[in-house]
Amino acid sequence: MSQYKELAEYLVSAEVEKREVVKITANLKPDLTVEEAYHVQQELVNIKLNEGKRMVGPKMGLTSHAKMKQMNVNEPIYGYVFDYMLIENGGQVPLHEQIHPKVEAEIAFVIGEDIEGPGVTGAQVLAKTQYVLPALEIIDSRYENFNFTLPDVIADNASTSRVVFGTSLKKPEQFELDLVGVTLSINGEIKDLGAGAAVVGHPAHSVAMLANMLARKGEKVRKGDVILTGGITGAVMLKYGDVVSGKFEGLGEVTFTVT
Ligand code: 0L1
Ligand code: MG
Repeated sequence: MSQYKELAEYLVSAEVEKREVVKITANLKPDLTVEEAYHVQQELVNIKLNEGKRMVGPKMGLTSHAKMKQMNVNEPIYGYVFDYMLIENGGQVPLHEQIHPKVEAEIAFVIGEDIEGPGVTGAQVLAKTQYVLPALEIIDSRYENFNFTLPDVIADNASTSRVVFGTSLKKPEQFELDLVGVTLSINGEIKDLGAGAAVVGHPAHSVAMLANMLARKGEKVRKGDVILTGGITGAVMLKYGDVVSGKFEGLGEVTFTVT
C-alpha cells in the first residue's frame, strides 16, 4: 500500500472512531509537503467514494485573511463535502458523532456550468452560478486540539465534518454577495458576525480561486457542484444543547441543535 493511502486510512479511522490523533507531521511524515498532502486527501476521497459515499462538491477553507496569516499562506485550501455529512436545516448534530466540533457561517454556490481554469474570474463564476444559498459548516479536525500544519489540514480534508444548507435558493444576481451581512448566534447570543467580503474579498472570487487551483491538476469545477466558499464568521466551538443560528441578509436563516 502507498504511504499516501496509509496516511489517508489513519485519518479516516480517526473520523470513523471519533477520536483525535497526532498530526501526521509530528511523527509519521514530518516532511509532508502541500503537494503530497493533496495526494493523501485524494486517497481519502477515493476511500469514501469506494464506500459508496457521494460527493456533493468541493469546499474552500482558510479563506479569511486572518486565517491565511495565521497559517502563513497566501492562498486558501480545498477539501470535499460528501452526502453523509449533510444535516437538514433545523436538524440535529449528535455530539457523539464528533470529536471537538466548531461551526462557521458560509455562502454556498450551486454551479450551473463547468468552470475550467486557469484564469477564471469572479465575474465568470457568477455567470455560471445557478443559485446561492446560506450554510453552516461544522468543522472537526481529526488532530489533537485542532493543532496542525498546512499539509496536515489539507490531508485531513480541510477539517470537513458536517454541513447544514439553507432551504431557499436565490439567484446570485439579486445580491452583492460581498456586502451580505451575516450573524452567527448560539442560544440566542451573537457569537460572531461578518460580511461576504470576509471570503477573499468576495465569495465568487473564492470559487474562481478553486477553479484555478483545480486546473493545476487538470480538474475543474463541475456543473451540479454545491460549493462552500469559506467562513464569513470565525469558527465557534460547539457543546451539547447548543441551538445554533446563522442569519444571512436576504438569503435566509440556517439552524441546528447539538444533541
Ligand atoms: O473550512 C475551513 O475553513 C476549515 C479549514 C481548516 C482550518 C481549520 O480547521 O480551522
Ligand atoms: Mg469552512
